[in-house]
Amino acid sequence: MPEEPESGPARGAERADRSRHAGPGSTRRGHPAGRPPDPPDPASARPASTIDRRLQAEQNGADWLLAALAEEGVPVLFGNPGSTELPITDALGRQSAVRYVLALHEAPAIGMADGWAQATGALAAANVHVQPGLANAMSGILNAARCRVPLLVTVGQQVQALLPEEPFLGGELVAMARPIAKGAWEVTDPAGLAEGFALAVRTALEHPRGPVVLSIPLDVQVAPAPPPHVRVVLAPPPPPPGEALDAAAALVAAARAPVVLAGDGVTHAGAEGAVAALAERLGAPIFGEPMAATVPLRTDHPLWRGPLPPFAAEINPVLAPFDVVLAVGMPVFMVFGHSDGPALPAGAALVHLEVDPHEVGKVHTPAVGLVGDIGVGLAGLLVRLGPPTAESVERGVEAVAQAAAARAAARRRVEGAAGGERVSPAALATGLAAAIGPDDLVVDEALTSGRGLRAVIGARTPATWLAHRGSALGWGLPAAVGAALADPSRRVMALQGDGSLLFGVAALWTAAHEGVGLALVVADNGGYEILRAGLEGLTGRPEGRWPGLRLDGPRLDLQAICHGFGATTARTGDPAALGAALDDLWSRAADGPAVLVVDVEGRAAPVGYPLAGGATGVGPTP
Ligand SMILES: Cc1ncc(C[n+]2csc(CCOP(=O)(O)OP(=O)(O)O)c2C)c(N)n1
Ligand SMILES: [Mg+2]
Repeated sequence: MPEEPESGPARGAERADRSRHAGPGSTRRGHPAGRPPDPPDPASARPASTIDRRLQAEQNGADWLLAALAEEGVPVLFGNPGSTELPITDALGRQSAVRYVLALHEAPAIGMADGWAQATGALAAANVHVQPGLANAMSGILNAARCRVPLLVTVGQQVQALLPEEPFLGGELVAMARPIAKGAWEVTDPAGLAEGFALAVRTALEHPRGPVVLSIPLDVQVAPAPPPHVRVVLAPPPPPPGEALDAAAALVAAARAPVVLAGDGVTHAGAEGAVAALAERLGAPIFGEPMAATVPLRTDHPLWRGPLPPFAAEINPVLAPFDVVLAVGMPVFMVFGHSDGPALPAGAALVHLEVDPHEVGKVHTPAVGLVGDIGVGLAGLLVRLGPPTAESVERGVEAVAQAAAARAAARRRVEGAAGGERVSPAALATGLAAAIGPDDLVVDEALTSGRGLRAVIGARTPATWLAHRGSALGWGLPAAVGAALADPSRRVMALQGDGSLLFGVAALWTAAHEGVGLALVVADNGGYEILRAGLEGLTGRPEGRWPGLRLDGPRLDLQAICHGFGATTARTGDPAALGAALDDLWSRAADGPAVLVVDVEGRAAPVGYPLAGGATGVGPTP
């Protein structure tokens, strides 16, 4: 942050700015009608200190921050406060354009902001407490970075003059955030607040988007505010170079068997229609990227084949029939873990269209790399390809038939496994599929129990499907709360495992406090089944003396836990009762957070492979 001399702020202008955002046109959403108004500030009997007097100034840095957030169209600040953010808490009470939503831990605060941002496509903001708060927030920031979610995370910092003394609260923040956030800065001078905020917002919102961290020391929070923030103007990504588009179009046009791979970047670019049009023009099937955050287009598109599997050894045979692979808006590939051999078949030529230059050539060298705006790139390819050929039309007919057959087979596999006395993951998937409507938003962090749902659920769109991509558990329920807050008119269902739930369960309290209607299904299989399945993949053995995988002794009372956070709850383990229990869940969810715990039984298929050259140990077998 460049240090600039303090410029004398024009106070009158700032006051006018604040009232502009605090008027009846403010964008408050999802606020329960019956909540009592906040109590008035208690008058302090103490003589005013320097900081107190500054707090009473017409507008300080904290006031400015909130007005700037409002100017950027951010109506909600998620967070958990501490003493290094008290001027922000104080300022929140002086305005109404930005509503504070309290989270009981910073990871769910970031998860809620993430869900808000993914549901709206807009910037979301969270404020956390100095080093401890940022440390807790980092898992959420990691998830947001993986999903390219535009978040502004502000962090309070100690009065700078005190920092050399290494006080109880205060310390290095930027270095903590930098390796994971898209950007991180500290405002070291009050005059730099405006510049730092604009830089942070621009960095978060320009593609590829991502979370940024802005540390604001107490002395900057209470200093006189800079001139009002003017909404940042974003630069669109550059178009991919014309020569590269020429080369890519020539390669794709000459392909015998092209395939389109579409990732989250397609959604971020709003290019669902363009990617579908390109696949239709080529007569090519469309696969999604492994472990995507959403789906790249409506999943009832006749060319949609579903997501690629998460290991290179499994991707390779799927792509083997194709000679040209056109990957759009995704890394090629972000795999789950190690497996032998490359994901891309040796004979396949890769054309990679991606907004982030870092991704192009990172793993697989493309025959043609197209770095730039996804929508512009797709349009450029379509124009160059011209109308369909007899060959591409014939290919398309075949690709549609194959996609229909593959989807039907996947559906049959899940439905065929859904019988039995107990609720299997497959039975849960078919029950959920019947209960979830086409416009309901599903937020999936159910790991093994959520897997089959993709095969049996009706059409999903990017607006109705969010899945865990970030790797840090504790995202799902908070993200669902954030999405439900952003649009209280839609039904939202979060799917959690018993294990993953507990990383973010405190978000239920926020949902109850804010009066957010939300349905939560918890697949309770008594432990970390995916890790058992991973050990089976690693060792070849389905069982072992493996500690740390079972959540029993005592078995967790998930109903009691959720009830304690303010949700209504029910439980079932009976497949015949599942449909009625889900109906009941939706009706309870109209009034606040509602939970259905489902006892799920059944093992997941092995995940992963033995490590190359690694022994798997000679310990006792069960
Ligand atoms: C923050 C964090 N800690 C630990 C893990 C490792 N981890 C991955 S899956 C998992 C267990 C998930 O259990 P559950 O949600 O019950 O799903 P199940 O595997 O039983 O389907 C754990 C602990 C993680 N991904 N993130
Ligand atoms: Mg579990």
